[in-house]
Amino acid sequence: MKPGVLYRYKDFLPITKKTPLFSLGEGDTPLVRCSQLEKELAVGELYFKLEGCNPTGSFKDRGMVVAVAKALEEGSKALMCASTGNTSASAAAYAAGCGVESIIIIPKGKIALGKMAQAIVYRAKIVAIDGNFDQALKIVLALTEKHPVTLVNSLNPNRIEGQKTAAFEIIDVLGEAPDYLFIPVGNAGNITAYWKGFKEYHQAGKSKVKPKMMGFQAEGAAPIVRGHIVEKPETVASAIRIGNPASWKRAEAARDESGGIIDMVSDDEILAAQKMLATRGGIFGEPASAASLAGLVKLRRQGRDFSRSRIVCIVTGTGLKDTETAVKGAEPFLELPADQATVEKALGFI
Ligand code: AN7
Repeated sequence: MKPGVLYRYKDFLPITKKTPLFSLGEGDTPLVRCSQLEKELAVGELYFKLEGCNPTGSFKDRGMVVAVAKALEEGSKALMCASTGNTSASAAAYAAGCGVESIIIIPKGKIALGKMAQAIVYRAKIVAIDGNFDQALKIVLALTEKHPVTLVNSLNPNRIEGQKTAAFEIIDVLGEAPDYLFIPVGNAGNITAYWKGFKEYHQAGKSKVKPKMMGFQAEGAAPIVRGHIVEKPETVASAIRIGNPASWKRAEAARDESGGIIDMVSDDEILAAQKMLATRGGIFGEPASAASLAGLVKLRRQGRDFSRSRIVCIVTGTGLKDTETAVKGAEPFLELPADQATVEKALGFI
């Protein structure tokens, strides 16, 4: 079978005879079991889904390939999105790959450098605004309404359609849905998409159970947890620095229908989880994507028992996108002359 979400899950996607099928290699990401963290956190079975293995390094590619295929089908010549960095990287890549234009509106100075580099390399038309993601999205919604440009934020239903395939993959690999799905929440499109995917596969008889959806926002950007819009969202996890999520209501529905929760984790907890994931799992996720594990750690600390549970944590984006944050506050390392004896001694071999 050809690679990619469009080919693999055609029957579950809004594809017609006229939809162009193509792929940059998105989807089919690894589901990795981590025995060290399983023991440490006393979890029955603990898996990480490595969405950073997608072509632009985040889960956004799953939804983007469907959104762009449908845009091409409709004859669109340009895509537009607001972004905290990953959506814009993905939109820029798929636009370039399909020979259409991408226009991205981003919060100035609040995008991780790797994501900026992606938008630049793929030649997106970039507008950095003096404002946050929520303001950027408002502008994008108005402009895509007014001009012949396709909106590729997750308010475009084709984005959600593509992203739900990650839930399918989990069931295809495990043979059943997990008991719990831990996932970061920003604009709340992804938790919406996973829940849709789990429900559809359940309905199709591919699973007997549905997972509890466990969403985690960053403390400084936790509108759903607090129950009101956050005007000035702040968090080290720049990807989820969002104060007024577009899919707010649908995220609440996923939480309530599944019997899950939407909670928040502090920046310190996020960075500690990012380190934990790297040093015990060998997995380098970007800060936002560590909110899943941070949430699990928080619930374990509160005494919640997962010893007989099967848990999947979504690692939504690769750590290589945001190396600035990763190396900040890193422990010092040895810097020595190029001399064997000196190196040997410093390493404690002699
Ligand atoms: C790594 O790129 O909103 O709850 O504009 O990049 O579906 O928004 C990114 C979000 C989690 C949150 N992890 O997902 C954007 C953007 C990573 C992300 C989220 C994002 P949603």
